[in-house]
Amino acid sequence: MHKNKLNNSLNLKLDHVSNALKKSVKNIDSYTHVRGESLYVDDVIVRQGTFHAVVFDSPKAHGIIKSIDYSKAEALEGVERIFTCKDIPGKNEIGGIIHDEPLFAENEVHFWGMPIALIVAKTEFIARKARELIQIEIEELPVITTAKEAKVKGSFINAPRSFSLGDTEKAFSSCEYIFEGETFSNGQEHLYIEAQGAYSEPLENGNIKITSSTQGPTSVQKTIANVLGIAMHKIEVDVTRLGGGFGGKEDQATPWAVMAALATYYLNKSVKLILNRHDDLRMTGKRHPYESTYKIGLSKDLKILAYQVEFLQNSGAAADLSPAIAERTLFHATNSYYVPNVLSKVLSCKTNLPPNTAFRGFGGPQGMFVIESAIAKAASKIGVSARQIQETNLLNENDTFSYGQIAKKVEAKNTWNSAKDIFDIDALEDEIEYFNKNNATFKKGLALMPITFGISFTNTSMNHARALVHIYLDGSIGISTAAVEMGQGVNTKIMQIAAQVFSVSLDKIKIETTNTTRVANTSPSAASSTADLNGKSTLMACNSLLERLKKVASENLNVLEENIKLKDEFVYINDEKSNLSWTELISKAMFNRVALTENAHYATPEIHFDKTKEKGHPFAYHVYGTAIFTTTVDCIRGTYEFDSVKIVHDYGKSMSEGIDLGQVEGALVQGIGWMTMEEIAYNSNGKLLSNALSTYKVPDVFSVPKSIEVIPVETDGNDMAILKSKAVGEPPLMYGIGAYFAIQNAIKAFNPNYKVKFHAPMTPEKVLMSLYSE
Ligand code: LUZ
Ligand code: MOS
Repeated sequence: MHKNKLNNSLNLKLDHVSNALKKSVKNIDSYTHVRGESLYVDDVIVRQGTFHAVVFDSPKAHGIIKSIDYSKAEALEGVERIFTCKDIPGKNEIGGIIHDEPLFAENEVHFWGMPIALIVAKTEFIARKARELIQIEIEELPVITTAKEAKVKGSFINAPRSFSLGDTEKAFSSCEYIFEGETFSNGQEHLYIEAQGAYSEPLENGNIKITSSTQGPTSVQKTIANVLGIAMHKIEVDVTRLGGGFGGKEDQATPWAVMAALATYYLNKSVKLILNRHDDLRMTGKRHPYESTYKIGLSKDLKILAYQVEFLQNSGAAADLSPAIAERTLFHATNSYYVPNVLSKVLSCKTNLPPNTAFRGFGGPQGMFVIESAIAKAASKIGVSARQIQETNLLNENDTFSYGQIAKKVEAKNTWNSAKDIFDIDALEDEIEYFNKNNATFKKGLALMPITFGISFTNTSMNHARALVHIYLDGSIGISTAAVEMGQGVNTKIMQIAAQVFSVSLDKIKIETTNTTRVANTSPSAASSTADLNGKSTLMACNSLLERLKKVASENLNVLEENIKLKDEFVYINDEKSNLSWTELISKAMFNRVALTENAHYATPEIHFDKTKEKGHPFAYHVYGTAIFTTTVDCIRGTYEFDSVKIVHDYGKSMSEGIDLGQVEGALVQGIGWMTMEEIAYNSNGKLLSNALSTYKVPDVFSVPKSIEVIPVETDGNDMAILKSKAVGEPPLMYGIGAYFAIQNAIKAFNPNYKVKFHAPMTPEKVLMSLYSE
């Protein structure tokens, strides 16, 4: 009964195989998600006697710790032990790129929410109560909260980076128009539904197993080994799935896992540490706020001849992934445009905020917002529409990016022109003009937003993955990879790949948890590359097994291997069904002692980058697209709605249309939230004010666009993408930037004196003030 229902709900029946494999396959997690049966860290059935932990964190953003009195907390009934930096047997260091971040503060605190100690108790309730009993004295030091202040004070994470193409100085001298300006884009809270957390269990011989809600199981393993001063093989990290990551668990899932492991190391007991929402919001970093200045030069016919930009990244109190994020800002500084002369520079500014971190787009969106602002400003000064400048400068085949990569298989103009045609841009503009003429208190605005996003970790050495595929003797299949399922549907895609190679139904395949003992030394699930990297290695492993199985079939049926095909769980000879079924074929292979396990390694070919020259070919390919936004602003209230977002998106040849559409819609709305309503606020003492969902507004069902249409662009696809199905996780977030400019255009229709400030997010408060600004 139960089994039948499951199969129906997942569309797994054999006669649906080809359909399921290609286009309309459902996320394999949908059934357990809807029934509340999916397992997250907090659902792990804990061992008897498990302890619960709570983090004691700094109540000041910067200062010297004068004294801490744990005695009352330690005396509380049910408190087992409190761990501090003094208890660390290895290194008190969790920084991935730069070693500048302690697990627990030593003498100084650098941000409000910085972990100082771990309270371990019989229950979480007791641990929280104990936390209130800790007394700390801090001698306060000056607090820096903005990137600009940090720059003035010379407070940086590392040396600046700079990309250059052509000769900007010379180019500016021949420009008809030159404009300069400043922009600000704020941070963004990840707001994964599942907060950060880990569960740690002692195994024999001092080995430890961690269940972690992490995008990067290997980072967790490596960091625990470092902090405990033990070998990596003693640590096993297991990930079932995440309730969202969005980059917030690429690096910042690690400290909680390390703390739980530290307690297990000493107590030889299992320990559970799950942050509540308040603790998570306060202690973790977010998308980086950026303050930027630019200078843009155009010719008389609106060609952008030169672009100079300086990005100030608010990195927070430690490096975390900031240097890599800063680098990606430079990679995307010119978005979808060809600019022959570029000089871009980024400074990672050290402030007293929680270390800011990866967030969907990874610095790309911050870079793209600046050039879109520069274009909007130039357009309004020259008296043309931004659309004209955008269109005039779109990338062409063989154009050079500022970092030296030559653009190939460019879909910038294709998506742009398709969007204009399919959605009849002229009619849309006429409608808006007519509406604005006939409405005094409501105004509509329109904006186009082209996107170009590079696919690969910008750090070339991270672009690899492995897959371990077992065919069990009953013909069922188990697959392990480095891919972490976080709602993006990667497990479904990997299943589809194996199902396609072997031509078996999806219910023959199981995707195992992500576990460091089965697939080791992995890159995090990030950079939109998880399905490409892990999918390609799965494809390789499955293809090797297929070759073996064909040989077995050929020997058994006495036909040439090349005439053999697997189809719908049978062996076919020259397209004719034989009597040999998939299951029998596997039995025969077993009987002939053929290996039914394969491990394959994939490393993205062709990519390279030379940091000494800041030139190379860092991306396997680019993803393109164009969005058209229309918005209606209520000019009495300052509120706005998005009437429609119309997108032509470059999926390549999507292997899972439903999943990919879900990624586009989700990223779009997340991008709109970043640009229009999500307002992170710290006070000048570095205290997070937007520290709850009552003070931090994220898009909800009422604020999503009234209509979202996404049309795939017609293209040949790209062989570097898994089954020609392009990476889809991050690129569509940047469509959200269009929301900002659509609102600006509506405000201009109401208030001709309005001068755009290029200060995001464009909250209703800011809209209201802009409507009536002089
Ligand atoms: N993470 C990372 C990323 O470590 N390197 C990257 O290039 C990247 N890009 C996007 C998102 N996460
Ligand atoms: Mo990343 S922003 O974890 O893909």
